[in-house]
Amino acid sequence: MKKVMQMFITVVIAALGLMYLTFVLNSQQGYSGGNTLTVYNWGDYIDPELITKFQQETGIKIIYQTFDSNEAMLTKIAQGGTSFDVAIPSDYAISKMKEQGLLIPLDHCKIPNLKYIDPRFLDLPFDENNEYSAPYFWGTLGIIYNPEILEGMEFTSWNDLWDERLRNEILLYDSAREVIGMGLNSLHYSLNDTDIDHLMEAKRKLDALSPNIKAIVGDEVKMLLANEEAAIGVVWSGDASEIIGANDKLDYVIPDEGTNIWFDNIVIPAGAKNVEGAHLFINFMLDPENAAQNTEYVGYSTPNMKALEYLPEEITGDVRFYPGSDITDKFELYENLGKKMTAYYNELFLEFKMHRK
Ligand code: N2P
Repeated sequence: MKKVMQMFITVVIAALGLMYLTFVLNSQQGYSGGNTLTVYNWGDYIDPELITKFQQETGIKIIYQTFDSNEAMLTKIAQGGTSFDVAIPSDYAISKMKEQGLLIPLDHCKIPNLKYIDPRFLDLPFDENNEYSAPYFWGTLGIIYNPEILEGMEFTSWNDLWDERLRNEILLYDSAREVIGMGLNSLHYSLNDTDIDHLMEAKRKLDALSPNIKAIVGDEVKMLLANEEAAIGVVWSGDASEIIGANDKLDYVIPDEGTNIWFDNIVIPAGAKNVEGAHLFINFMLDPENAAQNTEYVGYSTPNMKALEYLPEEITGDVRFYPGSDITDKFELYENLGKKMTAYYNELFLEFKMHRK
């Protein structure tokens, strides 16, 4: 009997040891679930102090990774090599992820701070009833320019970018939907056009813009414009607001033909190991004071009504970055174009980039 007892104790100790070892190894890789949270976000898109604050408040360690386009994010999540607990895609990418079964539904009872979100940003077509996503930031795409360097040139139309005086001046994002969309918009076509003739026409038009393009860039766009190393760029409104915050000579305009309105929302990707922690994180980011702090830091527009009360009028009263729905209703959301059409947009964009070289 004593022997059986000894054997039993040995087995229990070995099992506990094994469990502990698995736990330690997992947390070193960052996927233990219980005490870590793997967050996948755009670059420059959170106040790092909020990461520290969340870790202190919850005891959950954040493992943070970034992406620079929805397409890169989608590929990585679909491959499934790394499991993410939280990601922050844009509207059309959320619709794609839903379609591919890549999202876990949100438990709204665990996100009471959803009540602070302006209803204007809830229940949008890409995620009805916010079943899978909670609003993070929103904005537009427009033209930022330095009137001093460009000697009083004005920009009211996308077509103004083709002006010969802009040789080697324009910065563009390395992002297919934005660039092809701008070509389509300049021709008064929809940002979601799937007519091959229209798309070819937009591609030819973009090829003609090549001499005016200085570089195709990522987040460095902000530094280049703020430091006046470049005079003009096509940027997201939040980047524009940050650049203007650093150099108020610059201005941001939305061309008359219209533009894209986008919404970046927080989701929990399928395969998440810490769904509980993901809900805590979402609720934390939706807390009005945290959302206000994040807004001041990243410069993007918050959908959090209560957070607006903590922000200076200088920010919230600026219609370039907080246009009312009377204005934004005219703008277009990117739609999920399906696999084949998305591949076609990407191919056109790649050919456009090759053409420049
Ligand atoms: C932040 C990028 C924001 C993405 N660097 C706009 N959808």
